[in-house]
Parts: sequence; C-alpha cells; structure tokens
Amino acid sequence: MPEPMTQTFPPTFLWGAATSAYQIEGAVGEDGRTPSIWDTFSHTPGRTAGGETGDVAVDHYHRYRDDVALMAELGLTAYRFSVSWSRVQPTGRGPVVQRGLDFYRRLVDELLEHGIKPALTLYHWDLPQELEDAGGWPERDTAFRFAEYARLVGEALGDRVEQWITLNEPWCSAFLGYGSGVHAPGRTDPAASLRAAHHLNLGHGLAVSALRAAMPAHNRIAVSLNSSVVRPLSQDPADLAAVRRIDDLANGIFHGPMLHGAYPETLVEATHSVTDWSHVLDTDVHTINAPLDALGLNYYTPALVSAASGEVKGPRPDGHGASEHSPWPCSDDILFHQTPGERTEMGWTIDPTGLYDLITRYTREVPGLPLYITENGAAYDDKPDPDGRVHDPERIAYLHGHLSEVRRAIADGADVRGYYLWSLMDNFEWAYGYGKRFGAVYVDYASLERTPKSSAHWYGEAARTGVLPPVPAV
Ligand code: IFM
Repeated sequence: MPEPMTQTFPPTFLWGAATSAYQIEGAVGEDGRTPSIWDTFSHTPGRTAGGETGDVAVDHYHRYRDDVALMAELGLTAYRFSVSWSRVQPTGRGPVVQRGLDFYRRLVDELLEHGIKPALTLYHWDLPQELEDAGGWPERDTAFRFAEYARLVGEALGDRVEQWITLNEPWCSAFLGYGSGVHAPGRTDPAASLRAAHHLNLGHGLAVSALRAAMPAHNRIAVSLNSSVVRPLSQDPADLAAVRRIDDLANGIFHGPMLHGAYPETLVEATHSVTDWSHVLDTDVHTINAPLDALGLNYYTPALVSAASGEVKGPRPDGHGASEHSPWPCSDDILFHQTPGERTEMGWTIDPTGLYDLITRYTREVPGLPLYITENGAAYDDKPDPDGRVHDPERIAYLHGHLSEVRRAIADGADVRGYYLWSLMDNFEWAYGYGKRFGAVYVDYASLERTPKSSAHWYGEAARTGVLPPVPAV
C-alpha cells in the first residue's frame, strides 16, 4: 500500500548526513596539523572514557574516497563536515598550510563528482591549542582569529562549496568547555563561559562578513545552534520562570544577538552576579547580527526543568555529562528532570514532538529564514549479527519519528530545506570516547571496516524516493 502523502518530502529537500573533523579524521600529526584543544584534552588522563582519543578516529583522512562512495551508493544528496582549524592554520594565526586545505579540496571534489552537496562547518569545537594558550574563547582576540581563518577557508573553497556554517553548537563550546569542563579545554569558570559565548557570537558575526567578502555572492551562510526545547515540570510560575532562565542561557544568548540584534535583558539581569557584561562593546551586537541565509537546528531531546525547592547540592543531571560544576551559570535554583519515555543509549529521552516545536518556534521568530536540521540522530549499542549484518530497528524508528515531525512542520508552513542525520558513521563521541555509536554506518574499530546498518539502507531509500519508508516490524 502506498505511504500517505504526508510522508512525501519536497523534491528539492536535501537528505544528508553529518560528521565533524576531530570525530572522524584521525591523522592528527599529518601534513602539518598541530594539536587542537581536543587533542590536549583527550590526552589528559581522566578526561575521556577509557582515555580514548581521536588520534586515529575512523581514519576518514585516508578513507574519504570510500566514505564518499558509500554515501553515494546509499543515495545521500548532501554531506555536512567540518574543517579542522589546526590542519589548515596550525597556530590559529598566519598563513595557511596548503596540504591541509588540499585534503578538503579533494574531499569536496569527490563529493561533487558523486552529486553530493557539501555543507562546510568552519568550527566544530577544535580550537588550535595555541589560541587556547593565549586565552581561548574567553579572550576577545579569538573572535578576530576565527574571522581570519574563515576568510582563508572561504577564499580556498568558496568556489566549490555553496553551503557554509560558521559555528556548530556554540553552547557546547562555551558552557561545556568553560563552564562544566566536560569538554575541551575543560575549564570550570562561569564568568569565562559567558565571555566565551559572547566571543563565539562575535567570531560568528565577523566570520559572516569575512566570508561574504571572500566568496561568490550566491553562497549561503548559516550557523548551527543546538537550541534547546525547554519545558516546565508544572505550570507553577516558579517553574515557568525556570524555563525562561534556561531558555535565555541555552537559546537567547545566541539567537538573541545573531537573529534579533540584542541579548535578552532577562539574561543580562540573571547573570549580573558573575559578569557585568563589560566585555560586550557598543558595536558588537550589530556585528553579530549579520544577515544569514539560513539557520541550522540540531535537535536530540527536550529539557524538563523546575524551580528547586530547598537547597540543592552537588551535580544535577542535565544530559550533558557528569561534572561537579554546572554548565548553567547562576542557575543553582533550577532542577533538570528526566523527561518520561524511552531513551537512547545516551540516556536522552526520545521525543520527536520537540523537533516540531523547535522548527515552528523559529518559523515564528524569524519568518522567511530557511531552516535546515543540521543534526538529529540517536546512539544505540549496535552489534553485528553472526552473519555480519547490523540491524538497528530502534534507530529506524527514531529517524522515522523525527522526519515525520519535520514533514508535519513543512505541511504547517515551515521552510525546512534539508535534514542531516547525525551521524554518517560511528565515531569518537567526545568525552564518551567510542562507547556511543551514533552512526548509520557501523565501524569496526579494530579493522575500521564500514558496514551500513539497516537504518542506512532505510534512510537511503527515503533519500532516493523522497518518501519515508515504513518502519519494519521488529
Ligand atoms: O557527536 C555530537 C556532535 O559532535 C555535536 N552534536 C551532538 C552530537 C551527539 O552528542
């Protein structure tokens, strides 16, 4: 029986997969690359599960041709990857290393030859270590270094890449990197995390202008935000106020200046005990508010919060890793709760309606700005069968549920132009090491052999037909 029309996507819809440099490339010491903060962090005892690092990762640096061929075989029409800053501009300043850029030229050419549209992310968390040694994102100069790097990459690849993304999930860079310390560089200073957030914003705005000056005018520039869907535990005014605070710290702090030209006043008030915001200079917000061509949304799970009654001590789980230090500045009076329902291997509750809510929120807030789902996916404990095949019906159900919500939002008027599954293949999941498998393609970490899981075939069929195939019975 044919699927209902509601499962049919627009013919121009992009069916992509996403990855990032440090999570897949390996080859950390080759062709002039120098350490990024993630090399330093992962090599620091106790920072990642089992002391695992991205030294080899899934060796994409050497296997990119096969990986692109596999994407094409599956039927994907788009691929989102990130550039390793310390591979193309090792110290974070000065001239580029052509050998580093050549890798991305070859990758992009290979994608184009296979009819796959590249989407290039400039920064997916791997700051050159020398820039961290000079102060990192809490330092204003890092924003200017980022813009310079953006210009260099724009000049080199702007002729063949049309879709550009400045930052991936700046919330994680600022608040997991400098607040809770579960991500590189592992600092735990609330004031530094707020300064980092501003300088990431400023770097984004400066990079947009630098890219526009360096690239053909038809190229499209976006940012990928992991905008949280924050829900209240109850309708109690104190819980609703908790939602507003977390929404400011998760979302408003980025989309405020980027999309609306101002930081939320409530954010500035709520954080006055750790910063007076004097690091924000008069013209900064105007710079950050550079017009965009699209917005990338990354979504995994919603947050459920309430006001804490009584004194709260110790770490409170918010789904972002275990730390004695909260990534949420000035929010010790707020509790995070586990949303009821089935969970993925990350412990993240599966709630596709959150994706619909996110899309419709931005459709309302920035009407006319095209949206892309630049990440969505799930980790499961996938294992090959004795016949070598990898069946992951849970991931198929997850993808079906979320893509159905994307389709529903489109039917309700949202301009969603594409979807990038996280992730193309199993890879280095940051502080969790290789223990969490997000891939549609299984990677045997001993042999580095790739095996498409059943979800890869399911997703490939969706990409080839533009229609969501049914979910197979388990
Ligand atoms: O693996 C990460 C990715 O690097 C950024 N977004 C979330 C993914 C899953 O945790």
